Amino acid sequence: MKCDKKDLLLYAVTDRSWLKGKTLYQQVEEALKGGTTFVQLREKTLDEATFLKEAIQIKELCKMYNVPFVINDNIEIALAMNADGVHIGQSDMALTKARAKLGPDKIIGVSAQTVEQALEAQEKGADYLGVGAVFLTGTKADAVEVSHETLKAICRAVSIPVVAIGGISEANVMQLSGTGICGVAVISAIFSKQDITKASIDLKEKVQEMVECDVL
Ligand code: TZP
Ligand code: MG
Repeated sequence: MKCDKKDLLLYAVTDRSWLKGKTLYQQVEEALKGGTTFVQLREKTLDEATFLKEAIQIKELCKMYNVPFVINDNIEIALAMNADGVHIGQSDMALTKARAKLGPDKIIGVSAQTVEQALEAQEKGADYLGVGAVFLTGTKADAVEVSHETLKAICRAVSIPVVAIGGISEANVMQLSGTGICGVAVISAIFSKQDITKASIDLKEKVQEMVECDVL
């Protein structure tokens, strides 16, 4: 399953630190019920066997909703459980290597913070870019800040779809209109909330509004 621009409208990135008694599976299901269009499993702490088991379950869940499912960083896990693709950072396994391992049909998303990185990722076969952090975020300690000017320049420079990430919420997402992004990737804006379904519905509505504003 390759991704389409519209699949990137509301991109949910998982984070075990917000579970608060729920399972990750339950959280992702709530997000999907709220219309989440893309899911990335981002695991920083699990052992391989548990990671693999969980990834398989969540992939099946996403499949029921016809939503693309990618794994952060771990190409071996993505291959082992036939994920729809991977998302890699600038310092993770090189894109060329990832593409060689995964083949042409899998989705590869790449994090980019500059126009140069964005162009290089496009050239080497990335399917979409994640650009951020576009706002202050408490979720990723080493997040690099990307100005809205740079975000706009990246969107203008590449033809592949771009999602913004980092500190995005229902309250600030409209500030991204006019940048050219086709969606937003979020962790805390949905997964820190008690009602993840409602948070997803409300944020998606705003993102839709922001994207439509952009094409006018
Ligand atoms: N990459 C750049 S910022 C970020 C990642 C993974 C964290 C996004 O989390 P939040 O809670 O949506 O700010
Ligand atoms: Mg990474």
